[in-house]
Amino acid sequence: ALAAGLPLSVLAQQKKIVLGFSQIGAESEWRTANTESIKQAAKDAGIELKFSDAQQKQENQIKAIRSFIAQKVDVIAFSPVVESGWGTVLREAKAAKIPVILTDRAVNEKDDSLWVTFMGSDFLEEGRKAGRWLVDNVKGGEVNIVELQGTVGSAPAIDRKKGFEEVIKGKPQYKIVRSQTGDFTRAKGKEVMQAFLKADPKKINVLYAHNDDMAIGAIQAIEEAGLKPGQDIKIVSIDAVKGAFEAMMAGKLNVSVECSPLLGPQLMKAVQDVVAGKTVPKRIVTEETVFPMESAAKEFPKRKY
Ligand code: GYE
Repeated sequence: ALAAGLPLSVLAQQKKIVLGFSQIGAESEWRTANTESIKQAAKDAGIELKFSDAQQKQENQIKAIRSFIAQKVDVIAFSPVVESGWGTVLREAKAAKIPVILTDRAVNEKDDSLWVTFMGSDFLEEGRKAGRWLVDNVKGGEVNIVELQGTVGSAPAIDRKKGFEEVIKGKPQYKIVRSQTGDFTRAKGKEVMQAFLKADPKKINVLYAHNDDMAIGAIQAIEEAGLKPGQDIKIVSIDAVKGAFEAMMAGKLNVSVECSPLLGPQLMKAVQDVVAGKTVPKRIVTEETVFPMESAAKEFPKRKY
């Protein structure tokens, strides 16, 4: 009641931190879990969250960030849909003295003073893990691989491709015979896989999908073509969402490399630290593992996304 009589420090503590968050969209199970994690963690931390969904369009993210700047939020966080084209809006945030936190995906700007920290997975390593599983488990003869890439120009699509190629390089029996984007969605994954199955006269031995949703879409296409996913075509994907575990338990998906979307709690911690003037590490890497089909039934009950 006696607000006027309170010392300034107490008043400052009473003021809720306002966080503006620009999300990519709702393209995958991963993304939905990520959004949930952020909303729940904001609530738990008592942080006021202004949440904006960009429907997978960079222009919408730039608009959202500009509106957060105009509203003078305390911190801006966002998951950049693609890597490039962020310099101008990041400089606007810096000029307005609003700290920016990158979550999940990186930007390819040289000036790293434009963000305080980047938290998320090592996509290059995820691609390598997918490649290592393949060379360790699918051997003998020619291995023709089709690849479903994520969103064109996005950090996970670029790095998951690179990491995987790094591992199969110098092993001529492993060949990527077709590679196309499925934009990280089930619908596109199915559509592109249908085209692969129709167009390719060569036998397809392996599907490498940059996320589980595209793999799940592709599984439908493979079954509709009269083939057995997981057997006739081995399938490697990334994320390890519940849908992937269900597919693994049904014997239709061979392995999923884990990529955790549960970034909410560490994001709120970083927001609080930044507002309190504490230094946060420039890079916070998510710890993750690999789940082969054989481990799915045992792991499934423990999965949180
Ligand atoms: O793998 C995919 C999502 O950026 C790590 O985006 C994320 C990726 C994730 O749509 O399912």
